[in-house]
Amino acid sequence: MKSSVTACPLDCYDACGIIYDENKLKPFKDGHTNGFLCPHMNHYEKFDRIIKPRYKGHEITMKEALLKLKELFQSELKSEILHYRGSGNFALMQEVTDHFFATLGATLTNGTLCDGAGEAGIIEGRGSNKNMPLNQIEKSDVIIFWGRNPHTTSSHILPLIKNKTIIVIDPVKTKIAQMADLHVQIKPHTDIYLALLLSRFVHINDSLNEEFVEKYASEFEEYYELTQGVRIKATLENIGVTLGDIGDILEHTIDKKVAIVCGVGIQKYRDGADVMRSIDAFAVSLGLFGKEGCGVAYLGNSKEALESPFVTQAKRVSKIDTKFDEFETVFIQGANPLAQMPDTLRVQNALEKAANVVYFGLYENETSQIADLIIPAKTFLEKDDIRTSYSHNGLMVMNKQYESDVGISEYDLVAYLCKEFNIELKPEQFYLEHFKNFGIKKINGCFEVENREEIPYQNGFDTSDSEFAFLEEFETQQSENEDEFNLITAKSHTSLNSQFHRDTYVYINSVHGYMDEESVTISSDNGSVILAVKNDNRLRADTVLIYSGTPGVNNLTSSKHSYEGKSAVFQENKVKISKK
Ligand SMILES: Nc1nc2c(c(=O)[nH]1)N[C@H]1C(S)=C(S)[C@@H](COP(=O)(O)OP(=O)(O)OC[C@H]3O[C@@H](n4cnc5c(=O)[nH]c(N)nc54)[C@H](O)[C@@H]3O)O[C@H]1N2
Ligand SMILES: Nc1nc2c(c(=O)[nH]1)N[C@H]1C(S)=C(S)[C@@H](COP(=O)(O)OP(=O)(O)OC[C@H]3O[C@@H](n4cnc5c(=O)[nH]c(N)nc54)[C@H](O)[C@@H]3O)O[C@H]1N2
Ligand code: SF4
Ligand SMILES: [Mo]
Repeated sequence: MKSSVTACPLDCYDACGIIYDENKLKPFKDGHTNGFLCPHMNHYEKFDRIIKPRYKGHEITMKEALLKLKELFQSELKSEILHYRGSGNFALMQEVTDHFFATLGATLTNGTLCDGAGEAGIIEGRGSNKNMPLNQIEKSDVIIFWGRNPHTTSSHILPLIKNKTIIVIDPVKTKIAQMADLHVQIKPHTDIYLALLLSRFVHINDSLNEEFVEKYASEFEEYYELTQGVRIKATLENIGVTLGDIGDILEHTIDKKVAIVCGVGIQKYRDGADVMRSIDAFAVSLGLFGKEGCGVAYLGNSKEALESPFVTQAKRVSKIDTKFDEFETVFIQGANPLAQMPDTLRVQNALEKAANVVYFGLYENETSQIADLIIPAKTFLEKDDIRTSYSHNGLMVMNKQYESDVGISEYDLVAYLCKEFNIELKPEQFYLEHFKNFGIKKINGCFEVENREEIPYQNGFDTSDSEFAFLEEFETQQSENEDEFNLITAKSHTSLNSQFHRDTYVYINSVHGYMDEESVTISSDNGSVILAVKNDNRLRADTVLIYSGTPGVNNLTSSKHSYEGKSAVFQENKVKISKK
């Protein structure tokens, strides 16, 4: 019998369970999904998708499209084929394409547009990235949301945090900031100073968790010296934090069960790894690791404790400043690089020079517009898959709900190509079972990934000596020009990056005297974009906000890499605003 159970495929912390019932998407009642879905899934089947394959603007059949694909791959030097895969669908079978391209001898990508800088900081300090899962956050007394916007990006945490003390550190007065016991409206890209000062004041106040630090962080004294390099008064004034805020944070957190819940906001900078590591160090000074209801949550590694059944060893180039023009054929899957990669103008120039651009996706967007060959994908309701999450330990089986004539699944596309190119591929069911075998069934009937620690770091860190490795130096910020704004490119409530309803505004504090709907030019060293204004006093006067997915936002961003972690840095550039 067909199972009505599946899960949301989107790149989102929550990885909700879904029941497909009477042609409707309904949420799982139990577990982390808690009986509700978000706007993306509530309206999923209303979004127009690509129905027919196209070549050079003409509709063709799927058979012709596959033949064309085969011809392209036959005619190219294999190293001149690039496979660029994004995170439009987060499920595990998406990677079956890597298997084909890697075996063929094509080039794949490495690096990330997302969370890599923060993850690098975590690994440097702790020796691994083991995440504090949702059900541990539920057991805390105090939550610090540090550069995370839960109402928009991870709403299933909200039912778990009722009656807890909430502290928010965010340059924007987000919904969670409005509800919080304390909101520190910090200047963007200055979190490292706050984190250093917090560790310093924990020590000054004699509140250091001596027992923990002695055992697992014996270099704290050296770190304390580093924190003394921060001038207190001048720094606090500059970053928009008061001594009172620091006192309040400490009062709320010392000797409490504290979860520090971080998002990508803090690390969209070149030194993002150091920012994350300094926040971890504050948690270390309070002794927050290895205890129930305590810890630091970030984007965990969704593939932790899983092994890939696919061939993935390949020549790889960076996903951040990819030189598309060095390839003859670029195969783009589950991604919209022309909107979501940094430095759009560069991406556009480079993609235009590639002889053949193939787009394999669900929706029309900037990238489908310039592609030579367009292959529609199947939605998650039309194919079998399985997924994990970067915020909880669930393993969600995604059963196919119905047959459809539209599109082709990743597995079927690869099965065709593997056959044509004599590459070994196991049956689809083999791979699905492979992934499923990493799960164990819990009493409530849900699957969880086996061998993930519920409370990580109970016996110290995963560094060579089990001790936390503190930051030894940090970069001081450059001086800035008065007429420049910090740019924040946070996630929008109505889109999932560039999927669904994309925003089209620049948000700015009303002190600057712009009119709502007035067109302005926003420019950076990198490029410019014209957008309509929305006055928004949730923002600091020195900061503007353009949501991720807004057409043109990445004209402003540069394709520099983070110092550590091979990550894009979407908020490094300052911007100017002028009347159009
Ligand atoms: N609705 C929706 N949900 C999504 C997504 C989406 O596009 N839409 N995208 C998904 C993806 S791909 C990801 S990676 C996650 C990310 O989810 P989040 O981690 O929540 O990411 P952001 O919204 O980018 O940033 C979070 C917060 O960081 C703040 N921030 C920005 N700069 C700074 C700073 O310098 N310091 C501090 N302290 N805060 C700062 C922003 O104001 C914002 O409120 O969300 C996922 N979920
Ligand atoms: N300025 C700025 N830029 C950013 C960010 C930011 O915060 N600010 N965020 C960055 C982050 S965190 C991320 S993760 C990236 C995301 O960037 P991308 O990975 O490019 O993600 P999307 O924009 O969601 O585009 C995904 C595409 O996947 C396709 N798709 C969906 N489902 C399927 C499927 O089942 N199969 C196939 N084959 N295709 C499918 C859809 O057609 C969709 O257009 O963007 C990054 N870009
Ligand atoms: S909250 Fe996240 S996982 Fe849940 S339905 Fe929405 S996008 Fe999907
Ligand atoms: Mo992301």
